[in-house]
Amino acid sequence: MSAHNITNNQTFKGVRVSSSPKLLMNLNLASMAAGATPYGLVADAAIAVDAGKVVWCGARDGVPSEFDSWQRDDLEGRLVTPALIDCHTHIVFGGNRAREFEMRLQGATYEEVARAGGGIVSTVSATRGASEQELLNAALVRVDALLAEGVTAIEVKSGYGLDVDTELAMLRVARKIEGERPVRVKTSFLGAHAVPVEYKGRADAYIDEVCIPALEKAHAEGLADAVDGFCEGIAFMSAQIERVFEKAGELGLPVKLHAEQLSNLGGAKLAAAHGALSADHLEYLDETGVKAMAEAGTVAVILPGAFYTLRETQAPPIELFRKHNVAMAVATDCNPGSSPSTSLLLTMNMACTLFRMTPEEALAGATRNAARALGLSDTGTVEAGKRADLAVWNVEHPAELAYRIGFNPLHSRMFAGAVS
Ligand code: DI6
Ligand code: FE
Repeated sequence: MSAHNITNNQTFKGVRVSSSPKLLMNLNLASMAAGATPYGLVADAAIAVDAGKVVWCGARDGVPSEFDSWQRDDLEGRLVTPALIDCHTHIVFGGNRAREFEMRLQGATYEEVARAGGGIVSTVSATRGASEQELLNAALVRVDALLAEGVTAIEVKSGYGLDVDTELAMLRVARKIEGERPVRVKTSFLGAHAVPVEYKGRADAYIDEVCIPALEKAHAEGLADAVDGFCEGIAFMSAQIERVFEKAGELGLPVKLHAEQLSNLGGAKLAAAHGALSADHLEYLDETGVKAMAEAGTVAVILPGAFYTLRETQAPPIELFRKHNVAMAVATDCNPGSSPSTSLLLTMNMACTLFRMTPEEALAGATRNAARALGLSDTGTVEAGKRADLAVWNVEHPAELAYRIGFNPLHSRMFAGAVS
C-alpha cells in the first residue's frame, strides 16, 4: 500500500475528513531534530501519526505495542523528512519582469531599465492594476510549484502595493491561499519595501502617510503575522525602519528585515535589537552584526536565488554564523525581480554550491530553521508532538536533496497527517 492511501484528517475547503491513526513503516527517517546529527537519521524507522500529529517515531524494532492494531502504510524504503518550509517569499505580485531580464542581458543598466518602465515600479503598477482574483490565480501557479517539492508552509510578503488599499489586498490574497491549497501561510507586512513614484524623494512622508496607517489597518483586520522592511540605500534607512518596528512593537507583531543585501547599513543589528525572528540576505553583514543576531536568537535567512540572479559576488558570512551559532534558514525569495524562483530544492543546491553550506545545513535551513524564522514551533522537525507535516522522497540519503540540480524526487507530501 502506498502513502497515497492514507486517510485525510484535515479540514480543507470546508470538507472535514475523519482521522484514523496510522503507522508509517519501512522508511528511513531524517528527523532534523535539533542536535540529532547527522540529519537525525534513523534507518528502518516507523512513524505513528494520529489526529494530524506525529505521536511516536523511532527505529522499527522499538515500536510500542500500543500501535500494534493501527493501520500500517508501507513506504517501501523511502526517505521521510520534515516537509519543506519556504520562509521568505514575495509570491503574490502582478505581471512579470522577463522583458527587463532581456534588456539587462543586452547590457541595459538598472537605471535604463527603470526609465523604460521596468524595475520594481513596474511590478507595483502591475500589482495595483490586478484584481485580487487575478493576483490569487497567478500566485497559486507558483505555490503549486513549491507544493510539488514537498513544501507545506510558506511566508508571503506584501510590498508591491505601496498604497494602503493594495498592501491590504496583497495580504488578503496571501490569506486566501490557505483556503485554496493544503498549505500554511504566514504573512509579513512589507510596506517599507520601496518608495513609490508618487512619494519620490519623500520617504519619511511615505512611512508616515502610507506605511504606518496600512500596517495599523492590516493588523486591525488580522492580515499581518509579522512586519518586514527593506533596509538599503535604494529603499529605507535604519531610522525609517525603526519607526515601522516601533509601531510593530506597539501592535505586538514580531519583526524581520531585509538587511545587508547590497551594503552594510546596520540593519541586522537593528533587527536584533527589536528581537527579530530573522534578518534576511546578509551578504554584507560583519561580525558585530552576526554577534547581535546570535544574542537575540535571530535566524539568518540565506537567499541564494537573489545572489545568483543579481550576479552578486559577496557571499554571506556563513563561517561567522557557524562560529556564533546563528541558525541559518534557506528560502527562495520568490519575487519577479531579483529571484524569479519557485524551487526550494534548487535553492538548497545553490546554498551549497555558491555558499559552501553543507547539504545538512541546507535541509535544516528549509525545515527546522525555516520554522523558527516564522515563529512556528509545531513544525519543521519529525518528533512526537509536532504536526505530521512530512515529505516522502524517492532518495536513499538526505544529501541527495541538495545535490541534484533541477530534479524533483518527491514521492508524496503529508500536510497535518493528510497526504496531498
Ligand atoms: N530585495 C530584493 O532583492 C527584492 N526585494 C528586496 O527587498 C527585489 C524586489 C524586486 O526587484 O521586485
Ligand atoms: Fe525578499
